[in-house]
Amino acid sequence: YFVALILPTIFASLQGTSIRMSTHGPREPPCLPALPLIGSLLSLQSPHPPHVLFKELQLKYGQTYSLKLGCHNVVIVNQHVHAKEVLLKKGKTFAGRPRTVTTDILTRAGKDIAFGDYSATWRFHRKIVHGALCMFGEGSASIEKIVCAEAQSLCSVLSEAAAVGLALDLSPELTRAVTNVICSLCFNSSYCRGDPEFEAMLRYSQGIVDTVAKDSLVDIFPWLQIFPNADLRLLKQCVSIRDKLLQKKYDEHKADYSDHVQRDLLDALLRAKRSAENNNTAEISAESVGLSDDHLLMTVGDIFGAGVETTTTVLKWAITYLIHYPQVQRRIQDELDSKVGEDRSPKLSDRGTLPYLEATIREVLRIRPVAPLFIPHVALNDTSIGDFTVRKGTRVIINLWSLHHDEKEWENPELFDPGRFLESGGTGLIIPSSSYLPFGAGVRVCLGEALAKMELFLFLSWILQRFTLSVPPGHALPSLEGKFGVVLQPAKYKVNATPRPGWEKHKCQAC
Ligand code: PLO
Repeated sequence: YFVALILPTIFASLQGTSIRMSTHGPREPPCLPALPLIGSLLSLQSPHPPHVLFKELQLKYGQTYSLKLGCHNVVIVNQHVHAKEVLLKKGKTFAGRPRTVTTDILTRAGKDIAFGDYSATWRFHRKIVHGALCMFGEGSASIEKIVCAEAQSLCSVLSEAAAVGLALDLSPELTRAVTNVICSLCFNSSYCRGDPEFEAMLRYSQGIVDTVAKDSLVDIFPWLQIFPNADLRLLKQCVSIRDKLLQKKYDEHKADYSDHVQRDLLDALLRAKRSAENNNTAEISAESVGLSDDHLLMTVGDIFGAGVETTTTVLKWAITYLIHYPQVQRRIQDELDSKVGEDRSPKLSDRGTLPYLEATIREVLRIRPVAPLFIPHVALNDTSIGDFTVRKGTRVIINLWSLHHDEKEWENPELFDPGRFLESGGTGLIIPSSSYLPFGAGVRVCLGEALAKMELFLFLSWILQRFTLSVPPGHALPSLEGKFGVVLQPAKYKVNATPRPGWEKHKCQAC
């Protein structure tokens, strides 16, 4: 008994893995060494960001393995078959979300869609938001008009800077353009350059990105809250500024709400709330479906926050890669010159004729996914992933970084090569591997995918039709590393936007 069962276990523990030896019956994923209280923290010390470390740990523990964060069991999934089992095949079983200290502060204890746990309320909210976003969805003229107006204004700023030979940090300009699109959708409003409310939003949003949901120590050990913590203080400050802004928009909307016009997402949410309130007889009262003021505010806060930070981040990565790969930039410009010309601006209907730009956007989303670890899922019942058993309450982290950099699925995954998304020799678009999930999948798939793709296409095509982007002479190329957080952001740097021939003398039409 000792030799057959205990000895191998001791041996495995000594090697750092506690692999269950039972050949029959269920098997748990291989586990990183774990100590009482602190869990596997010692094995997670690394100079690399978590997504890179989790990819490396596959070599030792296999593609799917587990670890302990404090007292929580966490399974890390690094390959697409298991990822799809979690997100699609067993999507509902894995649709839960963990509650953590930082996300509870951001979302008033999970009263939103992204971080809120799976429930009837959650499904109901998602349905309303989905409906409201579809209203402005693909093919809709209104959204195209809004994005093009913002692209116009963005290009004017670039022209002004170019005219005086100024290199710009594009981040605030891109953020303003993207913010105004989502602001129109959520609140039917927009910001001009230098608007103090917009400047405040830039600051609080960065503060939130820097501190929320990064599995920081206080999320692993909630009792650490009793000690002074600079990050937590910053998060609370930023959330309180955000909440004031949201409350103001909410009060304004309530004041001039009408059942007959639906101007934006907030109106759609208000209408759903009112109709539930008036529907006293039905079992779906406003409270029972969770249409409280808190829920409405947190939901609109999610869409607004996600709409700004994700799309801005992808645009910044796209520009960073275009600067590193001027030949890719030139090829997009050639495509624009021959398919759109210089007498008019790109439109959504050009999307089908600009496959190389589309392929470039796909490659940017592959090589630098916005959320390399997504948001953790939680198993709502005892279940399994592949041959491994997974107990109810286990957190599951899908390492999208591993899926998008899997050497078995992608040739030379570190290389930026939009051509991999084109048919060989041809111009048809393809998805060459099933190990590609930039927007997630299943019950929690990104709600903004169509909107994001429209924005990325229009902003990039407008910019590249008019300008060539580069770093100022003598400056180093921007870093491709990225700062890990709830979104993976590129570092700041200055860009020269040089007007292309024929676009030097276009007059500025600032907002
Ligand atoms: C970004 C900062 C905002 O101030 C608040 C916010 C709301 C929704 C979050 C978003 C942040 C980051 C990106 C998230 C999004 C919900 C879905 C999206 C996490 C924190 C992703 C990539 O999953």
